[in-house]
Amino acid sequence: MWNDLRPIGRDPESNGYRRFAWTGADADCRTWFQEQAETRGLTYETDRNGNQWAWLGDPTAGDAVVTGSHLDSVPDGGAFDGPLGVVSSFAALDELRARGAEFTKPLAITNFGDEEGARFGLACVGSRLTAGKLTREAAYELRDADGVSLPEAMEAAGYDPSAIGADPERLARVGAFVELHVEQGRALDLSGDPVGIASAIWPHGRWRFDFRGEANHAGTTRLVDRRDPMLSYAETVLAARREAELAGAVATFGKIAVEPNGVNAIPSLVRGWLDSRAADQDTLDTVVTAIEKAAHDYADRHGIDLDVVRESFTPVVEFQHALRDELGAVLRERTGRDIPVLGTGAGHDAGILSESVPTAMLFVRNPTGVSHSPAEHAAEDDCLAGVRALADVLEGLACR
Ligand code: HGY
Ligand code: MN
Ligand code: MN
Repeated sequence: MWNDLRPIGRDPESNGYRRFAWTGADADCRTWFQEQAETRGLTYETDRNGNQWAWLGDPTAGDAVVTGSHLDSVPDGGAFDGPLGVVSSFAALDELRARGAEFTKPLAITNFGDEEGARFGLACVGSRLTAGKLTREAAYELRDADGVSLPEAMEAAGYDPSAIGADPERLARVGAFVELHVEQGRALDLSGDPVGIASAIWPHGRWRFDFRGEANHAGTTRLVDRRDPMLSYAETVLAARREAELAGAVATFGKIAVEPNGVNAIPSLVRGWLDSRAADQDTLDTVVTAIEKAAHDYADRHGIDLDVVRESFTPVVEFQHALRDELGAVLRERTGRDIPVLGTGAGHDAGILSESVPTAMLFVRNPTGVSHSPAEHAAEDDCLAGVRALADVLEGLACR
């Protein structure tokens, strides 16, 4: 399975993945998912938001145990972020069938669309729409860098965008959602455990900073006569690092767009995207407010116009304690080890769904902690330990 999925959307130069929502690579990943479902005799469907579901048993019976993740990537992302959870879900089902497990509840494996928000800027679009956290109207406003709207992109990929929106009936059939994901950090490497359980997801968001100055000639315009937005951007990036360090949070300017983007032209517009996260909402608010203030102070002093727009936001997620502890008990009984419970600064579909259904997450050790990079890696033994842990958890939840 892993080797069939591996080449899809991988850039030969960077060896990173470019599996963006509703593109050809996304379509190939979806085809792979459907093949995996159908070769296992599962009932395959896509929901009104384009998320893929593979069912064992009768979905209308309710109280289904659902597991899965996402297949899309960040630009030049790694092979594991998302796909490890989907491949492990199919492998865990294979393992349960090999054990002769008797399912007493429906089981579903899912691929939630557009989790990374790499193309349209909003994280977890597929699960947000389904959970009613993104309205159809707001989704129709999303545009990619070429101005293509989300509905246009869905239509071009052969999906009907007119039905997108909340799907409470579907979520009412779900008794629990468990997402396995490669750890995006080194806690398990440091503790020496192959598998961990999630406790919480930090609140996190994305803010777009538009710095507008005055386009002019790079060679003939005196420094004193310039209104160069690149300087305000640079000052803001440094302020973001300062404020994050002060507050024990994280802040990243990882994406920038410059107009007209000419080597010999002072920019008219510099657009920078801030990703900031913190262990609690107050800290996050403090950091982002301080960064915005620093940006406005500098812009005002230098005649630069600044607009800040919040493009994506996910509040803190505390995974349901009962399900978290049930996973811990099952795995302690099966492995004889106390499984570490760890928080994360990375967002996930499980976080988005956590207000609609009981959700939990399993993490698989990432020896370097590196993620959102072609260098992302997990050892095969740890991935197999993850599959066994997921199979144990699914057996405990769905095969009583
Ligand atoms: O950005 C995140 O935390 C996730 O990878 N979408
Ligand atoms: Mn990711
Ligand atoms: Mn992910």
